[in-house]
Amino acid sequence: MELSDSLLPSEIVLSLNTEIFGRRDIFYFDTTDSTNVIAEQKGYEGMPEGTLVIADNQSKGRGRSGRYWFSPEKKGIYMSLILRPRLLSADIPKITLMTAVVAAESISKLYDVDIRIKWPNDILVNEKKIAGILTTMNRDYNAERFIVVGIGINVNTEYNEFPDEIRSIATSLFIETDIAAGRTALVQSILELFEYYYGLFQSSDFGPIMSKWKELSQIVGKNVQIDLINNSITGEVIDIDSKGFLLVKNSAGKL
Ligand code: BTX
Repeated sequence: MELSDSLLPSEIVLSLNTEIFGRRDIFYFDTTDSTNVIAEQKGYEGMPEGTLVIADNQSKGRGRSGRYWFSPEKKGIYMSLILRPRLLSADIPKITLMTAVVAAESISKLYDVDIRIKWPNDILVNEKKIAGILTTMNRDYNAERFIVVGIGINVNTEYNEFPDEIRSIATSLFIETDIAAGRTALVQSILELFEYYYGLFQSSDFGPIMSKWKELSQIVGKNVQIDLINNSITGEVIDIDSKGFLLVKNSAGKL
């Protein structure tokens, strides 16, 4: 069947193999400011886990710490999910690591690209950013905790379309493969893998997901520089701890 060039809910649910994610309400916008902002509103109103907010265009796509996410019309995937996890607060940051695994695997399942995760949530191809994840923790009108996880993926953006300041650090599936990719299939793949890993995370432990993350990040043993607000730390990455923190040893041997 010929799909439209929009991310229509009726097409996303066709042959979607999930029970929760994408199986609750799907709020589709041809354009909105930010799917995370909408999902935070919907979560506040009490919408259940699995609710999906998706847009073909974002006028104020958000990155972390007040940064922006360039979201050109019909060129990328801009989606946010509402979660109501049965997890300790200390485990919530791992949702971002898990989502990075989901996004990376969804892409590599469908496209022949060498995908890497850069701690904690950058998804890179050839050292350039192809996707990003933004997770926020919130309380609804009933004071119940909920999480919004936003995923942005550059799918068909062309090199010249990226704004000057990110052209050298950003890439898209189209740039990497020369193939104009179908966004709906990628959204379905994300929802299916999300449901699989989220179920695994909540029913057993984070171990298998952490192993996947390490495999995709190839960061252990690498020398890194971590820029903090007032200073930076350089050293060798020893491991990722059970909370999802990066363990770095500096030249003085201090962890
Ligand atoms: P981040 O803070 O890691 O990355 C933002 C930074 O990345 C920007 O400051 C800019 O330098 C660069 N950048 C901006 N847009 C792009 C792009 N399209 N591709 C590559 N690099 C870029 C990452 O934040 C989190 C992004 C989450 C985006 C999703 S989209 C759906 C949901 N809704 C929403 O508003 N945000 C999330």
